[in-house]
Amino acid sequence: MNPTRRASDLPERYNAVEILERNLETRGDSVALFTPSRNVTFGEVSAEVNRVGNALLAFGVRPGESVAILSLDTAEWAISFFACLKVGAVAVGMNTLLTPREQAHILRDSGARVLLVHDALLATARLALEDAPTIEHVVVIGGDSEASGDFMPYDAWIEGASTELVAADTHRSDFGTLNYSSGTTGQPKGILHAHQDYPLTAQLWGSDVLGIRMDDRTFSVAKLFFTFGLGGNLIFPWSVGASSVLFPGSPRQAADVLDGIVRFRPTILFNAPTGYASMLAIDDLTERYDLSSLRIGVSAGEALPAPVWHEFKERTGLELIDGIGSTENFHIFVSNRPGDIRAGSSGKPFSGYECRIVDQEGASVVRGEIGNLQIKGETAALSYLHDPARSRQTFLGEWLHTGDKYYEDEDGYFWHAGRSDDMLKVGGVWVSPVEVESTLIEHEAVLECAVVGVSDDSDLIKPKAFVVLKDSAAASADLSAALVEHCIARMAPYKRPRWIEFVDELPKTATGKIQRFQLR
Ligand code: 3UK
Repeated sequence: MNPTRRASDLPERYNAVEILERNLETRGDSVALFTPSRNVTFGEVSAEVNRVGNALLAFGVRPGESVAILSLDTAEWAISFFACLKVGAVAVGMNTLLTPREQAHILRDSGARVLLVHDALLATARLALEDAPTIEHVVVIGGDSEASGDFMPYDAWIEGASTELVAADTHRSDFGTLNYSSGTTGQPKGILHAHQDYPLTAQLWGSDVLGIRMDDRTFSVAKLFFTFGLGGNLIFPWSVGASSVLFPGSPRQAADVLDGIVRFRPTILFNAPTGYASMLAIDDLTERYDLSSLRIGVSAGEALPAPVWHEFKERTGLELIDGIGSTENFHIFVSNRPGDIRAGSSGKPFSGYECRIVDQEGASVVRGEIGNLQIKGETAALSYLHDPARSRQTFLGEWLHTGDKYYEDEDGYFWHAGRSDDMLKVGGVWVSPVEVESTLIEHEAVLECAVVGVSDDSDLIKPKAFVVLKDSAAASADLSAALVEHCIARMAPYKRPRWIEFVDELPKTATGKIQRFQLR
């Protein structure tokens, strides 16, 4: 195929399983996936995609229907994903760190009838399923048949299925994925992307900016349920016949990540700034871990502070590539690039996307001034599922309002200057201060509180809670630890406040609104 830089470069009827299948003729025997439990060639992946696709059809799955995937990063995740595309279904890659309540919301909101769930997540999924009436079929990945209980084990599910399958005749703008992203208040909102978005982002950023190529091997700390990981660690490498390493370990353990790099010798690493900072926290990093396989390290999810960039370069020789992307756009839309990096900035716009920085009225600001970043490109989603009001504020015709404050320096580099809402990016993922506050307030000792983002030692934002107690005399280190525990028990642990400061009162406006900026 010719490079796809515009949707119209694709045939009108286009199914993105083509990204996998373009490798069959010339590279069927090359490894597509390295995982701790098995390595799978493109030919084997394709055969298994067909079996899963047929098994989905046997469940009665129809084009346009959501299929939920709640799994650690495994070969089955990647295979089920392409099987969904091939039968024209919409793959809902679910965040594995969410609470059962949030998982249930996603299952209900997506209307999925089929859930593919990893054995390690079955306990929380069972709770979610109590409140997810649309689910009719549950398939368990990675468990033995006994552990799966009343549910169907994946291996048994596909055992008799045929390895032949004709791809659904999808339109290039039919939806293939549904990802959920958190907002300031309320439940996470669904973002649909179309088949055309995957080859487009792969070409526009993966190939044209990053320069990914056939002999690469990708490794991502960002999981496949996050479009940062899905693009970087599955779609972009396969688009050029490169291989991907899937590793089910926890992204929060720098040692696990580093062991994975030593074992699988990837050439491209995708990570959030916190991930790079936590590597640097290891004193004898490069003596202990051989990182010489890496030629590129990508950072996204939140801004990469210049000191982290410089220290990483000094200690490993690698010049990290920071780029800003979003679930709304599927992937990166402003980026540094190999050989053209300004440390601390998000880099420059690149071909395929237009950018403008505007004031509250929508007029472009003078270069150097801070304004709202809006972008225009064909991979932007069209709306938030089931939320027309929010959609109208974000998807402005051809322009996508990112919610990020930016300024452009005199050399054309874009600098992140915070959010226009109160949302925090912590370790590259969303934390809503409102959610943390409403959890803290449930604790009997708390009268009121406010959560803001505060920089840690690496200049990365973490949540800090200012707490007014019902009885100010109760303030103690023990109570502060108890409040953190209280949060961990009720929310995904990464949302917990890292510091708690007891105060007598919170700064408020005349109308009683908490002034978060004062606390910051
Ligand atoms: C922030 C950044 C500064 C920014 C994502 C790459 O993060 C991704 O998607 P999300 O939907 O969040 C989007 C928001 O996160 N952000 C992301 N990257 C940067 N801020 N510098 C950065 N490099 O507020 C943005 O609006 O979770 C990132 C690829 C795919 C993605 N989904």
